[in-house]
Amino acid sequence: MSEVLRLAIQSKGRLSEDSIQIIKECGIKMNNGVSKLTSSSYNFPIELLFLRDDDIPDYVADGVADIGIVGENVAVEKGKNIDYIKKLGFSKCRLSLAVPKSVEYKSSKYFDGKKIATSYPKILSDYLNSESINAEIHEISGSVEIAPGIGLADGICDIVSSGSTLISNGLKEVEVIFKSEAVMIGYQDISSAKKAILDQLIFRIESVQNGKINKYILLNAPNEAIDEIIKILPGMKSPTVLPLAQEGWSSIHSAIKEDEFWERIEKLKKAGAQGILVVPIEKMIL
Ligand code: PRT
Ligand code: ZN
Repeated sequence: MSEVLRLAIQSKGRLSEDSIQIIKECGIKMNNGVSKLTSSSYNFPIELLFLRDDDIPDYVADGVADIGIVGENVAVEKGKNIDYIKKLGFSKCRLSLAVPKSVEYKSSKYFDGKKIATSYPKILSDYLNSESINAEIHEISGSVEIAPGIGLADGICDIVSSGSTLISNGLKEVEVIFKSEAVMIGYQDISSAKKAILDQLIFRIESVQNGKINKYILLNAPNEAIDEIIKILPGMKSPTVLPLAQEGWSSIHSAIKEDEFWERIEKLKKAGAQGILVVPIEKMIL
């Protein structure tokens, strides 16, 4: 039987939808629905394992799954021997310290001698050690934000995204100790046959990611403006210039990074560009 790459993803939760979306965008089609424990593909040698996110680092460290998608916060907290293959750019959040909003907070020294409730004892103790703070860590598995209100702790260390959970529990964020996003992790002793499949998968993921950060741009310009426009639009190699039916005019095509887009558009207009079209790129192979 030929090799199949086993990818562990969260079965139900914040990471599930985006994890499946990545697989779809790579053109990988699954045989059965995503409600089962596992699912295989008919056009790519991959099998998905649907797990609780907390179990994914263990499965990957043991080689039961070859790779997995999990929040960096969970991967680092578990402290397993795993490879960090790639950040995936979704489920961004931070792990922060928070205290009741009435506290007059000046510095992290506030936590000296205090009790902090968290589900992330390892990341928190690494932070406290690095700051030479001597605090007591009280590990709880859920609803950390209610701990100060019921007198269980002086402060908390928890995942924050919008910050509204803290506010509605009368807390304020005082230190960001860890920034997280979804990451692809891998088994450290992956076989060479599986590594070859993984390389193909990563190539596809990067093509999709490059497509997302770039846009395809088409514009018309008088021929005498072409040189200046090319300077503004370096493109992948060099922009495509095609003659228009109208004498003395050309159409110029190129790729442009989304975050450079507005600034360049202004310059292009000044240089004489007209009829500018900007369209999404589905995939981009560099
Ligand atoms: O059942 P299973 O164990 O698989 O799932 P889970 O409940 O443990 O995890 P899940 O699905 O809640 O989160 C999975 C991952 O998403 C986390 O490990 C983070 O990497 C990431 N993530 C991104 C978040 C958030 N944003 C987030 N806002 N994880 C949790 N939260 C919670 C947080 O705990 C707090 O209660 O949302 C609340 C804060 O949100 P704001 O927007 O009010 O600040
Ligand atoms: Zn979990």
